[in-house]
Amino acid sequence: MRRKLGFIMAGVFFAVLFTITWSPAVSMAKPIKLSYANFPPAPTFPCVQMERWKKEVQERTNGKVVIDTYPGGTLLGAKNMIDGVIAGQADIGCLCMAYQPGRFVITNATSLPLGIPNSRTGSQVLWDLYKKYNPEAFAKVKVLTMFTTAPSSIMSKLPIRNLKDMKNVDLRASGGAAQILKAWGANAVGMPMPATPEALQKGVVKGLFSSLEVMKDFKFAELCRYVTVTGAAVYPFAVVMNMDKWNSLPKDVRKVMEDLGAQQSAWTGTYMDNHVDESIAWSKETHGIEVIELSREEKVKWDELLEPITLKWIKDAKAEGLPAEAIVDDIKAFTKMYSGQ
Ligand code: 3IO
Repeated sequence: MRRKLGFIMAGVFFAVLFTITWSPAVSMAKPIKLSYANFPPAPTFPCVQMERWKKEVQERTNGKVVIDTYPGGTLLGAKNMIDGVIAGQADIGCLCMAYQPGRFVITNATSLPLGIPNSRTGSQVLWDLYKKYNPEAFAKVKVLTMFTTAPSSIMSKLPIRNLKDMKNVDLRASGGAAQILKAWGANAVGMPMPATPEALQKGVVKGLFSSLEVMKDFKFAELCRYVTVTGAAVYPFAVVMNMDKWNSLPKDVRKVMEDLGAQQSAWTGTYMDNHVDESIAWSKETHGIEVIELSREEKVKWDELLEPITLKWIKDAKAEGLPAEAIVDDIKAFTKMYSGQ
């Protein structure tokens, strides 16, 4: 009898030991490692949001997940980001969708001149638009979050006060923003943001069209002493994960990341809006830049020139079989809702 009990006890002991050793909850001595690639330098907003997401995930999973971040295009660059993630060169990647306008037609509609007033609103509108239309362009990845920049303005070496000043000036922009510059008569030169400092330095372009936090983060205020406030287009971004990697993650980890989708979008928008204000103040104080506001009459002319852009987008998107009018109407309605207009 004694001996039998001994055997049972030993059996239970080994069964428990086996369970503890192999259960995913306890074998967390070895964390899940994920690589996260980003294309611009570490101090810029796409990387600031990346570090925030990393911290949140690590904390909310109690260290079960560890994320290694690769800013500055050290793992994947601006134009091969999503394909690199699909191929598994990085587990996670942050991309600017404007650099591939034909590939992300639905989400890039947020860069049309539809009056998104700030990054917080733009980010929430974009996330809802993605959730509603679930675009085919993301079929091969898991989308973790999306956000937009604040509306773009012109930063230039020479002052731009009216449409005449814009004529044939070489200004850098990408995607939908490039079409807007062309409508105003400028010569849009397309290139990703990380290529812009050199292009400005060498004089290949005389300025750029983007959100104004870059005046500080890329030190563009040193070269561009003038800002013309246009508030016309946001640039949409996405953070995507390799699908096999996503499917390999435990349920509780996936839940943490799912919950973060909308939160990260709103957080990034708020960070961006505050940082634009800081950047303008810094640029005035440190480099004495001039901020040019268009007169009312001038602004009417600039806005009128943009009207054909949305109409053309609707025509082209329809030709691709997309519910183009509904997408534009949704962007307007979501913008109203989030901006409280
Ligand atoms: C951007 C891209 C990388 C780092 C900072 C940035 N601020 C605004 C953008 C938007 C963009 O990609 C662009 O091309 O203007």
